[in-house]
Amino acid sequence: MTRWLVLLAALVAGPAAAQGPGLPVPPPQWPGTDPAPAPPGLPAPPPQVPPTLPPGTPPGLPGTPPQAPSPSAVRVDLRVILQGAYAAGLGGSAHMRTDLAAVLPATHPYGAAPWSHAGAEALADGLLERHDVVDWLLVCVRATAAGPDTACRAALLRADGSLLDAATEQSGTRLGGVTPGAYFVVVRHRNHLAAMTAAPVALGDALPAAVADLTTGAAFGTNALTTLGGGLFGLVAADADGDGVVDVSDRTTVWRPLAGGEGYLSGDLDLDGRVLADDRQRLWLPNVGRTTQVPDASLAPVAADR
Ligand SMILES: [Ca+2]
Ligand SMILES: [Ca+2]
Repeated sequence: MTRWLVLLAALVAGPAAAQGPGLPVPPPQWPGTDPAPAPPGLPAPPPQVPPTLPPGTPPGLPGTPPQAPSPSAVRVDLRVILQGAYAAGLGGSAHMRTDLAAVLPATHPYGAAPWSHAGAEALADGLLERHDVVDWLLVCVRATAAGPDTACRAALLRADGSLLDAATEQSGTRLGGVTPGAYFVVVRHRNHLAAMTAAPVALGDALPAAVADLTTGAAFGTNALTTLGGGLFGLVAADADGDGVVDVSDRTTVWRPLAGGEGYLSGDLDLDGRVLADDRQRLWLPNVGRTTQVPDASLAPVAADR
């Protein structure tokens, strides 16, 4: 009787007990090659699917899975000179003065109309001590010349005309949510006329970033840039209100009320930190009548009282 009770208890306790202590438990055998079902109470494992490429991924990257958490992005670097900040003979590779570094805002200045850029780009701590920065730019890419912009990002213009990402301090900047491909590159500055590359530029997400060069005179449209001498071209200064045209309103509504002021001011057309008569005479006056050649460059409604 006792022997039967022991055997019955072993059967109730399962195979491990039946085999006695110290013996390994063989793994359960599942028929075929299907994965084992999840134990009771545990969620089933997710199905294994092959990686998929995002739409528009260029050839040459077969089998590359999406990069989480940024599934697609493009990098772009620039060669751009602002007419206002340009100065010859600065030495080294510098083309522009960096007087505004002393008063540069820690966050980009393009949040308000007409740019209405929603990004939160901000200076990395101590960045201005490590780089020669001229000013903030707003760099945009668009798939067609007529627009609209696919994405924009505020970044820093360096004295040599190249671009610097304010957060990573890498050359160029990275625009998220953009599938690698060919894009027109639009460069905007708060008191210069926007300009765009004459043709699309092939942009990817690798370093070094592709360069959009607007210093050679090649740009979209007619007379989009101004000559600086020495074979260099730059963005046209004196669109102080950023509406895409250099006209009397830039003088009367922006420069004049700010005249005599110091700091980071849109009426400071030569970017030396002061709003003076030479901003008006040397940069606004000769540029009156110039218009950006970027289609749909400005979203600013023209006020009736201008
Ligand atoms: Ca204007
Ligand atoms: Ca000035």
